[in-house]
Amino acid sequence: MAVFSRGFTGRRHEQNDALPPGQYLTEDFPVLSAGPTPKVPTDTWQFSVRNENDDVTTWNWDEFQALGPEEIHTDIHCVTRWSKLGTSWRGVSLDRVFEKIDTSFEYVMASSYGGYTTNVPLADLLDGKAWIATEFEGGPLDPEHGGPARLLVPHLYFWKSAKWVRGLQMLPTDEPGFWEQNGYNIYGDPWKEQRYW
Ligand SMILES: Nc1nc2c(c(=O)[nH]1)N[C@H]1C(S)=C(S)[C@@H](COP(=O)(O)O)O[C@H]1N2
Ligand SMILES: [Mo]
Repeated sequence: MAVFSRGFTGRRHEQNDALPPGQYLTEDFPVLSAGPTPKVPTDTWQFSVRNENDDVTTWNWDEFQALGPEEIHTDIHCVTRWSKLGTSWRGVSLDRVFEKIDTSFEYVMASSYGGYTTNVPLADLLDGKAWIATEFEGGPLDPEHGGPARLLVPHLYFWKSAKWVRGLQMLPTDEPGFWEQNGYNIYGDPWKEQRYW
């Protein structure tokens, strides 16, 4: 009896530690898109970063893959309260991208094929915290989940992980993107429940 209840509460405790406040666990992968899924073939896909001098650094698919994708194991948390633990992705670290970018601006607006935008401080994209993901659970990223490539910023609520990402614009100050202009928090830390404002 004591052994069973200790094991059970121990496991529950472990799960709760991984779950930010107000979130529940889900095993499936809900699709949340503000518009239709754009068709973006990899042979025309491009990814660009624009800095304060309007210098634009652009990669095509093969050039981008040459930056060296890595395996990612992470939990994800949606502001609509679902979380998935231990998801597997493959993608290029934003550290590899920003090795090529000359900027002193500290804020970023990410934009997507289809027009979605979201803002993130540059520091939240660096030091192994963010990727451009192209695979999920061992296969190419499904179009409805942002394929061929999405931003993955798993330490912030999942609306920051722009699907069908096409570029980053460096900004001198933080500016709200699509959901941030529509009531979502400017930053979105799930551990502080920064959902809305
Ligand atoms: N381009 C684009 N990216 C987006 C969205 C969107 O509508 N368009 N929705 C965001 C929101 S609110 C969430 S919760 C996640 C959902 O990702 P999923 O559909 O893969 O679960 O994508 C984010 N990225
Ligand atoms: Mo969301």
